[in-house]
Amino acid sequence: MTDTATTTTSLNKFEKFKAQKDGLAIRDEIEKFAALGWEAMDETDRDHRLKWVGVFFRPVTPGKFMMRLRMPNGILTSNQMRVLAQVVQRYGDDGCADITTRQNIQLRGIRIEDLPDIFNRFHAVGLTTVQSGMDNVRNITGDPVAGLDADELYDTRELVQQIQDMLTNKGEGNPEFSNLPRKFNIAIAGGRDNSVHAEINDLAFVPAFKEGTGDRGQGIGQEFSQSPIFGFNVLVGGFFSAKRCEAAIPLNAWVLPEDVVAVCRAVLEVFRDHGPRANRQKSRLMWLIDEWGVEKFRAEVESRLGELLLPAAAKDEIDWEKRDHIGVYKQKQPGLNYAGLNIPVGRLYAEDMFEIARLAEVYGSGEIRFTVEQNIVIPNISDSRLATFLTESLLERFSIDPGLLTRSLVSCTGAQFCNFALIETKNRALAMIKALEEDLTFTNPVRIHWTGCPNSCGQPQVADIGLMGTKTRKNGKTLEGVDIYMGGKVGKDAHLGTCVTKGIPCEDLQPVLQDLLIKNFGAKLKQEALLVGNC
Ligand code: SRM
Ligand code: SF4
Repeated sequence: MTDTATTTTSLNKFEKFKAQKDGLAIRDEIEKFAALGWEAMDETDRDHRLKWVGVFFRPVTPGKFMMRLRMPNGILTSNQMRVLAQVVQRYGDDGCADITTRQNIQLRGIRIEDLPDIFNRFHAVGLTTVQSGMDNVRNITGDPVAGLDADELYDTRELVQQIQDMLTNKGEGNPEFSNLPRKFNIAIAGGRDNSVHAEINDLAFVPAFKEGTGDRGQGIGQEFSQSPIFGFNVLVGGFFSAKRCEAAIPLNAWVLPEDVVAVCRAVLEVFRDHGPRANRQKSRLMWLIDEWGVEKFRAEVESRLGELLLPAAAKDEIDWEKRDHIGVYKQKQPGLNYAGLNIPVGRLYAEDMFEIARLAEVYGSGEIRFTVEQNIVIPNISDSRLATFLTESLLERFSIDPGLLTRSLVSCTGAQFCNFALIETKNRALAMIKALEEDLTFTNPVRIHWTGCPNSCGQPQVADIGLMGTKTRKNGKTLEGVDIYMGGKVGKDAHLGTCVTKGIPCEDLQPVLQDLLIKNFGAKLKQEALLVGNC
């Protein structure tokens, strides 16, 4: 158990209920809950422990649960997509799905009596929801064009799957890692553009070549003869929370791809056994690193590994601007293409999901991928089928060439389903972007991220313009408002944006954003652009 969690008096209420009954124990009680109904359930089981199997009680829509899947590297098959579509379809207007900011999917409208059947269906097609919420490792992100991109440095798919298998016992649940002090995020970048936002993860691996001096193959602590050798520099401690946001810092470690799983295990064991558990606002990995210093943390990871870590490579290979993958691109496989479709704010309905599955099967190889921008990629479309693919009516709504604000819009769940939300986000974000695109012309995409509260699930700190929900006062009334963040840089030299303006009422936001877009991002009023064009 942890240094700080040895006395029950210092335990917060979450630690207490975890000590009473492990969250994973809920796996064996699903049939019972289905028969009992949500109203009769023990509240801690319903509101908290169910999250260990990815089932989230929604106080905003009681009785209609959310289910969070795990999608290693954001990849699923058309068959799996159809199963997800069938699940939400049965709930009519209550059923829909959201692509998340971790390359993942969440289903809405779920009734507890259907859980046994849903889990059976998931099991049959290799889908799992296990350990996707609460004090577990979230969906592990990898490069969305892994294995497709001619310029990639490392195909992240297999590694991400191996880490998930280790953490979740191949999707069945693993009590070794089901009681962390807090949530934990892992990402692996495989390309040069940092498509996973490595810097905002508790543990991230970024491509880096190392010049070696000794023999290869004698373990993590050995130097190598060949040079340069591919591996990853390791970053630790990145996180967002309501009280504090930090970019990840270097662990001063470089690891071979084959050692990544062992390093993940070692870092998680250190966090599990020593991470602070008294105050949930101070329980993420960075708080332990603060307490110990990064050298002590690194030494403890080495001790768990049973080997020394090599120092970090002098530089990593993230030297591109971040790509959004919207559009059609040649793959490294001759004659094949991938198409990135913009899914406005990540929202999908059953008929969309069936249609995406069909397109992936008819034109591609049946594979579908998600990006952290809440969009999809359909890979393996042959040159000969591309023209017909582009005439498909779904592409009118899920465009490969959307407006320059629409294409980069990201939004968290917000007040429609999330009880933490201070504002409605997704619908408001769509309406705002439509209005701005009607009035302005742009030369470049501007990345606008909405998040409904300071928890920052919509990552406003990585955006060009980040909008964080708040309550604000105007004319003696409390209104929905936003704090505005700017300066988030992604890809090469990524760094976090900061709050520049507080408490703008949402009803007054459009002219404020218009002004920011004109002054900072080269947008022009359409009227003005026409006049210039006429000169
Ligand atoms: Fe999040 C809690 C939604 C990505 C930071 N997040 C929640 C809950 C579970 C709260 C709740 O029970 O209602 C939200 C569920 C709402 C719902 O019904 O959908 C929620 N988070 C989301 C998603 C769906 C936002 C989205 O629309 O894409 C994302 C799901 C990712 C996934 O597939 O697992 C999501 N959340 C994030 C991210 C972004 C990321 O990982 O890159 C962050 C910031 C990064 C980080 O965690 O360091 C994030 N979520 C939080 C926090 C603040 C954590 C903290 O340390 O304080 C909470 C609150 C908490 O954990 O206590 C939270
Ligand atoms: Fe909910 Fe807040 Fe996360 Fe948005 S940022 S999903 S409102 S917890």
